[in-house]
Formats: sequence, structure tokens, C-alpha cells
Amino acid sequence: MNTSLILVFLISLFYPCFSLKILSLGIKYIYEPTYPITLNTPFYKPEKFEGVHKKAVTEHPIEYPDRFPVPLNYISWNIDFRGYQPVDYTSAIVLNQPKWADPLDFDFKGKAFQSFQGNIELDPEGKPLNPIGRTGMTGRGLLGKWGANQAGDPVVTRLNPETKMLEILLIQRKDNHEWAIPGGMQDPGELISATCKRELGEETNAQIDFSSTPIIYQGYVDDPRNTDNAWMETSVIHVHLNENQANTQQIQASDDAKQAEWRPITKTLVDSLYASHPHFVRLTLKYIDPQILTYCTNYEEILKIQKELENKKSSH
Ligand code: RP5
Repeated sequence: MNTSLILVFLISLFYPCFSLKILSLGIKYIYEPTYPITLNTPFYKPEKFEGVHKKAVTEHPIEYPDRFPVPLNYISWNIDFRGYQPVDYTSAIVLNQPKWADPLDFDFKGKAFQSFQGNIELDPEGKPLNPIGRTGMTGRGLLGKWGANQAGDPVVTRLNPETKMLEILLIQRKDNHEWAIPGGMQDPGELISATCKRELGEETNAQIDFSSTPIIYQGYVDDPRNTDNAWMETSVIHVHLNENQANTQQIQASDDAKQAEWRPITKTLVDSLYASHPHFVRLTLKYIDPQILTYCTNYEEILKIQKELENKKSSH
């Protein structure tokens, strides 16, 4: 037994209050999960979305009509915007009632909407309101569910054995050709680790078990499909593969992916990623084992990306 343990034991004998305090701290640590306990991950406090959305106001998929223009300082629902006339749009794909979409006669009465962002406000008709603010569009667009549409995003990294660059497994999306984390929608009742395993397998053919990997982010996604009443949320998990583990993967694009590749993590690449994925990669670099980073040749680039994250945080 080491000396500090003996010391704690001796103090506890003489000061019962001290032992009670230690016990209550232990219980607090163990029983205070900050995310739904259905997620089978180690204890960890994931980050959530802070700040305003930009892509959800300024971008949209090709089939959407243009959004009603929302100046950045009018995004918040707390700001009075009298002339606000959002365009109402729900895609024919969603109106066709696929099994992943809410029914057309959805009953809003008394419905409580779940979100990682906290309480969801309702409009006068009982429709959920985007927790970050206005998007210039109502309806569901291409999203199936009213309110939060939950996804999983697996961030998979490796050190390239030849170039010693830190790399990330990415896909190029078929819908808008942007490079993205190979994530996808969570099926009802599915654990997020299972969503990530399934989506990664479908899009890149990689077979990875995420059952004990940490969640590094859980919250809103600044996705170009978002509307005032339907938006993307995600859980981001990370795994770093060693050389052997990475070599056994046969990467091949399929499903929604046009291409699937290991790409070196550079600032230019990270900045260009889909939706909030630049933020998710920056966050991952904050939590990745510093030992791994010191071995990579793009260490300087990575420090720059980490610094950017720190600056963004301190400016909020
Ligand atoms: C993003 O959309 C999420 O971060 C996730 O990567 C993705 C899920 O949508 P699909 O790829 O299934 O279209 O908001």
C-alpha cells in the first residue's frame, strides 16, 4: 500500500466527516452520467454545441428552395425579427413516407422533444423550434423527424507507417461531394457504438468495435439540411488504430460514399469538411494521446488546428 493511502486511512479513523466527504465525492463521480446511460462508453463529459450555426442559414441541398435571408445577429429566437417569413419546405422523399420519417399526420399535442441541447421550445402549433435559432426555412426539408434527427460519427485515426502523417478515415459524400466523417443516422433503439460500427462498415468497409471508445461530442450539428423545425444532432466517438489494426482494414467505398480514404490531417482539409465535422476533428485532436501526436510529421499543422479550437472557445 502506498503512503498516501495509509495517510487517508489514518485521517479517516480520526475524522469520520473526512471519510464521508471522500465517499460522497466517489458516489458523485460514479453516478452522475451527463449523457443517456444507454451509451456503453466509459465515463466522460462530452462537449456540446456552443455558438451560432452558419451552414444551416447560408447553405442548403440542391433540391431546397432558397432560405429566407437571416442576418447573423437575427439568428437567436430571443431577438425580435418582425419581418421573418421563412420558406416552408419538406422534400417529396420525406412526404412519400419512408419508414425513417415521422407520419404525415404527426400529432404534436403534448409531445416532448428530446435533444442533447436541453429543453426544446415549441412554436404556437406545437412544432419543435431549432435550439440554436432561425434558419430561414420551416418544415422538415430532407430530414425525417420533427426536432432532433440523431446520428453517430466515428472518427478513426492512424499514423501512416511510411509518411508518419496522422491520418483520418474519411468519405466523399455522394450528395454534395464534400469530404466527411463516415457517420450516419441512428436507428430507433440502437446504441451509438452500434450506429458508428454499422455506418462505418456500410460506407468504408472498415470493421471496428466502438463499444468502449469515448464520446467526445454530443449535440447539435450545423448541417445544411437543418430547418427551424428539424435538425441534425450527433454523438462523435474516436478510435485510434495502431499499424496492425489499420493494415487489416480493406477500405472500400460503398452506400452513400463516392470515395473512402485515409487522408492526412491538415488545416486545409479540416476546414473544408462537411457540416460541423471541422469542429469534431479539432475536438478529437484535443483529446488524442499526445504521445501519438509527437510521432507524426504533421505535428505543427495539428498544433495550429488545436490552437484554432482554443481561440474559438475563448471568443465565445
Ligand atoms: C451530419 O450528417 C452528421 O454529422 C452525420 O455525419 C451525417 C448523417 O447524415 P447522413 O450521412 O446519413 O446523410 O449532420
